[in-house]
This record gives sequence, structure tokens and C-alpha cells, in this order.
Amino acid sequence: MIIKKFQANTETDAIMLAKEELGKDAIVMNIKTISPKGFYRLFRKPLVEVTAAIDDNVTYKNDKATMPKKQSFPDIIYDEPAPLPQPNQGHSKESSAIEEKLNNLQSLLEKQIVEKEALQHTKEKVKAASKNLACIQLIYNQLILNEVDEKYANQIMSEIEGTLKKDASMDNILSSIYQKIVLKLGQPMTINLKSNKPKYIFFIGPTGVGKTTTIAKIASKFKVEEKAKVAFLTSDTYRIAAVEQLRTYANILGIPLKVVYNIDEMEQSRREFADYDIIFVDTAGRSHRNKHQRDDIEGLLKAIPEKEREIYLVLSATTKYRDLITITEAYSEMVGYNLIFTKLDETSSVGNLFNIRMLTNAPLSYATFGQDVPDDIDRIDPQSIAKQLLRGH
Ligand SMILES: Nc1nc2c(ncn2[C@@H]2O[C@H](COP(=O)(O)OP(=O)(O)O)[C@@H](O)[C@H]2O)c(=O)[nH]1
Ligand SMILES: [Mg+2]
Repeated sequence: MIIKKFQANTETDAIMLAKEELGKDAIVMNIKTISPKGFYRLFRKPLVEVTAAIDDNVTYKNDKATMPKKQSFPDIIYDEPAPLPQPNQGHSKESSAIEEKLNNLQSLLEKQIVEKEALQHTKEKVKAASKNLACIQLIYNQLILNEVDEKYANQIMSEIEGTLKKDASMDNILSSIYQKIVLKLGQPMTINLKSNKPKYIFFIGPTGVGKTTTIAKIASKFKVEEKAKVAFLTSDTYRIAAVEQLRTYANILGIPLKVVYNIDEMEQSRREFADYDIIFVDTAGRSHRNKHQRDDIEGLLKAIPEKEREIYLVLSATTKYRDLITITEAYSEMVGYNLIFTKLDETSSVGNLFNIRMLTNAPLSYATFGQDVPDDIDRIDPQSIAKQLLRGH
């Protein structure tokens, strides 16, 4: 028996090849599809392989082949496969050149596929990032509308951009920025009586911002709510009206008031009020441009040991940002003050409050929002400030 395999593009072609070679009596023993392997699969259709057999006794049509005569075993001849469609796998110079070209083509294609995928990935990232960017831009604009200094708004945005996931929602972004602002506003520092006493609380700042009114508000709370032993000192002797204003509050609240003209008198009153809990010191808030006057305040401050005193720089939220910067520069030698912002009822934007906090790094403390003593004052709430900064008008 002779068994041979024939390959062609179709089953019919393969059988035809078998019959042509082995004769019409050839028997088809097996038909299978051969899927091309490796890189060539890209260019080749699957082939059909027909295994055909013919009995020894039947005349073998192919006269080129020598018929083995007396053979006890079936003679299996694996012949050259049928001609293959181009390109063939031969090892001639020409075909290896083709193979090389194809290999090059393959790596080119593969490279392109990888690049395309990478590009797609980048496009998606860019898309997500630009969505984030639009959202960040919107919030940035809101901060600017609320008079946050561009410098600080940019700082927040760049800090936030690095921490955002690329698929962050508007809510995510907003809450990250909100949290960032709350953190930057920091923990407010207000007066507490638990530590050493007596405690001297100095109020410094420009004229007319509300120092005296704020002292009356805070003193009233300590006197009435905490039943503290409170005294007033004032060095604001430049205007009679200023002393009279504080005296009025002192009388209403039943709080002793002493006017101090110099350091000696300051030291004298220290002895006088030694058994008091808290002493509020009102200062002359004339021009902060006048260094001489600031030296007066510094002299008074030096009369009190650092750990017995606290300084509050009182600023009005209605003052122009530029002027606020100049004011804080003028008071920059007075280290360790906390910030009070007055007249929040007169402005819709709290940007300056944030800006000055960022500029001075001084802790925030109280905010006042009206002329009523003692009600119109509260501890600054960083969360409510952050909300106001992000809210539209
Ligand atoms: N609208 C408003 N006015 C205030 C506030 N605090 C103080 N004032 C007013 O600002 C003016 C100056 O206040 P004053 O305490 O004398 O300021 P000082 O010169 O710094 O001592 C007064 O008319 C106060 O009633 C506030 O929070 N809101
Ligand atoms: Mg005053």
C-alpha cells in the first residue's frame, strides 16, 4: 500500500491532486485542515491536507516514482507537499529574503499596535485629566472671585492636582480642595484661662478696626460666662474719646480700668492686678506707619513676661488686601500674635482672611460680625470660612 499526503487550498483541490497522482482508485483516508503557525498565519489561509492511499496492486499513476515490488510493510511515503501559495517556506535565498521582509513587517505592525494602545491610553488619561482640569479651573475661578490671592489659589491647585485620582469626580475634587483650605486655615487659637494667670491680652492694630469693641465683647464673655476676674488697661491716651469708650464698657461690666502712660505704670499695674485672671490691654491704634508709636506698644509688651501674655492683631475684613499686607509688615517685629478679623458683616468675601493667614502664618482666632456687644463675636470656624471661599455669591 502506498500512502501519500496532499495539501491544497481546498479539500476538492487536495483530492484532485491525490487522484491525479495515485489514480482514480486512490482512497481518501483522512482529511484535515492545517492552520498555519507562527507569523505566517497573518498571510496564509489554512490548508487542507488529504491523506490518500492506493493498493500496491493498482497501477501507480505517477511514473516518476519507482514502485517497490515485494514489500511486506506498507510503504509510507511522505512526499513533498503540494505547491503552496506564495510565499512558500523554502530556504532559497529569495524566500529567506521574503521571510526577513515579513519579519520586519511583523515587528513594524506589532510596534504600531503597541503604540496605538499606548496612544489610546494617553488619550484617555488626557481626557480624564482635562475633565479634572476644567473642574479645578472652575473652583480656582471661584476662589479668585472671593479675593483669594492668585498665588495662594495656585498653590492649593497644584498641591491638589498631584493627589487627585485621574477619574476623580467633581465632588472628590471639591472636597479635596475644601479639606486643603481647612487645613491651611489651621486650628484657631483663642484665649483660655486654664494655663498660668494672670494673663495679659494685648490688642494691637490700626485705628477704627474695632479693637475696643472686640475687647468689650470678649471681656464680657469671660466676666459673665466664666465668672473670671477681669481688668482693663489702656495705653490709648491719644484720644479722650478712646479712654471714655472703654470706661463706659468697664462701668457696664463692673470691670476696673487703669490708664497706663508708660512702662513704669505698666509694671505698677502688674502688681495691682496680680490676683486677676485676665487683663485686657487696649492700645493706641494710630498709624501703623509711625514706628515711634509701635515702639510704645513694644515697650508695654516687654513689661510682661512672654508666657504671661498673648497678642492679638486686630484687622478689618473690609480693608484692602494691599493695605492689609502693609499693616502686617508694620507689625512683623511683634512675633507670636494671633489674628482677629472684624466687620465680616460688611463684606461678602473672606479671601483676605485666608490671604493674611497664609502671609503671616499667624493662627486665626476670633471673627466679629457686628457692633453688638457682646453678641457679635465668635471663634473663627475654618470649615465655614472654607465653605464661603468655595461658594458663589
Ligand atoms: N459693622 C461692624 N462694625 C464694627 C465691628 N466691630 C467694631 N465695629 C465698629 O467700628 C467702629 C470702631 O470700633 P472701635 O472698637 O472703636 O475700634 P478701635 O479704634 O480699633 O478701638 C465702631 O463704630 C464699632 O462699633 C464689626 O464687627 N462690624
Ligand atoms: Mg479703640
